[in-house]
Amino acid sequence: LGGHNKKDMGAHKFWATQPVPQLGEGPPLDDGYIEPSKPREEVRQDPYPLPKDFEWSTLDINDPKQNKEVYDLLSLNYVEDEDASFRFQYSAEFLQWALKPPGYFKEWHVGVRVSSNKKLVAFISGVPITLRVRGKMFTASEINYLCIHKKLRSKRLAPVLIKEVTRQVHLQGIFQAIYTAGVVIPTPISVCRYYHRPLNVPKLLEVGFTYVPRNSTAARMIRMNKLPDATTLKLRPMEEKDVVSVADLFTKYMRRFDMVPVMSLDDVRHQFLSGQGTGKIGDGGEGRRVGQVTWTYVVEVSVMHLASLRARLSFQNPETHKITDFFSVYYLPSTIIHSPRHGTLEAGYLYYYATDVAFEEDAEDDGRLKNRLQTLIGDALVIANQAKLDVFNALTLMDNVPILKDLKFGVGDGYLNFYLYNWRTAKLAGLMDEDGVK
Ligand code: NHW
Repeated sequence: LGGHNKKDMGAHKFWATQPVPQLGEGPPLDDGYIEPSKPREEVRQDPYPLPKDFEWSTLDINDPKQNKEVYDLLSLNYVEDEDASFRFQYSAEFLQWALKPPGYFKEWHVGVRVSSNKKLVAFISGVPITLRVRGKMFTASEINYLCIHKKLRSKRLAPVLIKEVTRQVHLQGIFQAIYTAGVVIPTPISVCRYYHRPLNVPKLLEVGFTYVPRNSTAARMIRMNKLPDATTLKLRPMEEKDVVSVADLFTKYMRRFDMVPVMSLDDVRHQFLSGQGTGKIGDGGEGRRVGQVTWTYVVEVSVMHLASLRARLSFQNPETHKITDFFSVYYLPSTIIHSPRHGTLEAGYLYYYATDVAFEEDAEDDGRLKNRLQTLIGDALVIANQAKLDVFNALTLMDNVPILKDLKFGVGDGYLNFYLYNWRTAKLAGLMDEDGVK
């Protein structure tokens, strides 16, 4: 048996007991649950036991003090890159936004405290989400922010947190979940790679995020990555009046993909509008608003102008504006763990986007869709640059792969694995091949 990787030898003591496809299992005959749902009274009623000296604690994220406790735990103990140079630094506002979508359950914000001094030392969360996976739609929980204090690692506490959040989700009558992780556990349904578009080259070099390649120079890299001052498309920040149009465009565009969140109008308002912070852009210094976690920009076409004929012909109130494209970016800085000069890496992440060019006949085949997306996401880079972000990140999902190279994204060393709990489906193909390029 020499040469076999221990991890592959059935070493997943916890995951082997869970309703997830096991490693090496073949593709399922049909999509569906692994274990059936249970009536509420059959769900375990009491919390799982914790090691002595620890106690469960539901976090009230509306309480600024508890919000800050989660922020503090994550900012010192959450995900780091391979060499422990950078650590995600989700802001308190980001956590407010991410943990309180419409219909959230406070019971799904699960903490562990030290009994004696009540210090928060571990956390896991879920939020409700409606998913469509291939042809089937179901309600699930999206699990995220699993974090255990560095001093309590490798004590098998993670399985206890996972079981407890599972119990809380079951108590709400929900039996599926979606989650992502850098680590490989049983069993990814898809894997994506991170790509990075440098914005502030001197700082990225200084903090060791990127290096000057052998055949280049810092000056050349700066020149290569320079962005225009103005966007190509006529963009404006999304407003309340756009919610219906954006929702409609989003829903139609997402039909292109095999696994997507299904969003109500409230979800769209929350995901794309509620994270814009307060005040005018610039108030937070650095071209950002106070507490800003997302940017959503829309391209609006006046219907009068575009199809004045149609508008004039329909005698009732014609639609006066139509959203043809939108993109959304979220702001997630990372702590730079060892740098004498810079404390944080300011990063934007490409979130959802859509364009109605996708619905035009042959738009994909003749390259019109790619061109439009390249312009749209190219403009997202301009706006990220105006907001003084250092780097713009994207994954190899949705329609990203064909545009990343031309927009000067470089491949990163991080992977993101996608998982479903208690749901079987074949691997989601088409995101990437082994090199991360379609
Ligand atoms: S991924 C980010 C996870 N967090 C971090 O990486 C932060 C830094 N690391 C830590 O805090 C996004 C600890 O290392 C953690 C593990 C807490 C990660 N997912 O306690 P032990 C998410 O938040 C398994 C799932 O000794 P530890 C998604 C591991 O394979 N499982 O480890 C979260 C092993 O099991 P095995 C993970 O280092 C999704 C066991 O934990 C995992 O002290 C959660 C070892 O436990 C991960 N990221 O703590 C699942 N990392 O079977 C949700 C390790 O292999 C499932 N493990 O022996 C759905 C639930 C809801 C269902 C509803 C119907």
